[in-house]
Amino acid sequence: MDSKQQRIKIAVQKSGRLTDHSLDLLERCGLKFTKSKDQLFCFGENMPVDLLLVRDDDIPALVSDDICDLGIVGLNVVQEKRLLLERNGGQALFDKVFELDFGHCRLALAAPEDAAYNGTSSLQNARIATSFTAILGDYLERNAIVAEIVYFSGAVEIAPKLGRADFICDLVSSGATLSANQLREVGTVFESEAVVIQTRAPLSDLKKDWVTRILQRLDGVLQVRESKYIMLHAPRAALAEITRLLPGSEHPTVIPLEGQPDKVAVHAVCREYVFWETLENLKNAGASSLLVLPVEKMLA
Ligand code: PRT
Ligand code: ZN
Repeated sequence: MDSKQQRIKIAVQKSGRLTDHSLDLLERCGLKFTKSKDQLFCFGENMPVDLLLVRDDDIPALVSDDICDLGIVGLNVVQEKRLLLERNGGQALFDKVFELDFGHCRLALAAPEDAAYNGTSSLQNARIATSFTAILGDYLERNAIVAEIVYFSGAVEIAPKLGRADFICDLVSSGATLSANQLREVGTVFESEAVVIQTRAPLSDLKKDWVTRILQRLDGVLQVRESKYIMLHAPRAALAEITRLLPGSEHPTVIPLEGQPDKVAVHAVCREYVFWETLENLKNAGASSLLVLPVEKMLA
C-alpha cells in the first residue's frame, strides 16, 4: 500500500450549514490543513488526514464505498441514504460513531395555515411534498398511512401554493421559513443533528491507529464543551454533601490543606454547565475560595 492510500480521508460538506462547524471541530482536534486550488480537497499538514469537500448528499455513499474513512453529515441525510439502499436490497456499509451536537433540526410535517389538520388521519390519501422520500415513506408505512409522496429537490415549502401537494415534509430549525410561507408545523417525522459516520471496510493497522486517535480527540473536544474545572476549599465534615452538589462530577480530587486539619481542597471536572445557583449552593454547604476554570483539552 503506498503512502497516499495510508492517509485517512474525511468527507466534509463543501459549502453549507455544516461546513464551518465541521472544519472548526477538526481544527480543534489539532488538524492543520491547506486547501487545494479547486477547493475540493484539504491536505492535512501535520497528520496523515485529508479532507474531501463535497455535497452533503454524497457523503454517506463516499463512506459506505470506502472512498472516505469518515464523514461528517446530517443524520437526516444518513438515514435517507440508508433507507434507499435497503429498499434496493443493498446495505449501508457505515456506522454512526458520534453525535456532534450541532446542525440540529427536525424533518417535520407542515400544513397550510388555513387547512384543517386532525392528526395523522388527515394525511390519508393526501399528497405530501418532500426531498426525503425514503424517510417519509418509512414514517407513513409505520403509521399505516397511504399517501402520495411528491418529490421536490428543493423549495419544498412552495408546493402547496403551486397546487402540487396538500402537505409538506421538510427540515425545520427555527420555523421561520414555514411561517413565511403560511405553513404550520403539525408533526415531527425525524429528529436530526450532525454526526460522524465511519466506513465498515477493514482499515490497515496504521489507518486504524489514526482513526482511533481522531475519534478520541473528537470525544475530548465534545466533552470539554460544557466542562469546567472547579476548585474550592471545604470543611472535611461537609465533603460528602459538597461532592453531591458538584454537577456531573464522579471522582473529585481531595487534597489536605497545610495547617488546616479540618479543611481540604477539592478539585473536580464538572461535565455539566455550572450555574451561579450551583456555586451558591456549594457556598451554603460550607465551601469557600471557589474557582471555576474553562477546560482546554481532555483525554480520557
Ligand atoms: O449543497 P449541499 O447539498 O451540500 O447542501 P444542502 O443545501 O443540501 O444542505 P444545507 O447546507 O442546507 O444543510 C445541511 C444540513 O444541515 C442538513 O442536511 C441538515 O442536517 C442540517 N440543517 C439544520 C438544516 C437546517 N438546520 C435547516 N433549517 N438543513 C436545512 N434547513 C433548511 C430547510 O430545508 C428549510 O428550507 O432551512 C429552512 C428552514 O429553516 P428555519 O430556520 O426557517 O426553520
Ligand atoms: Zn444536499
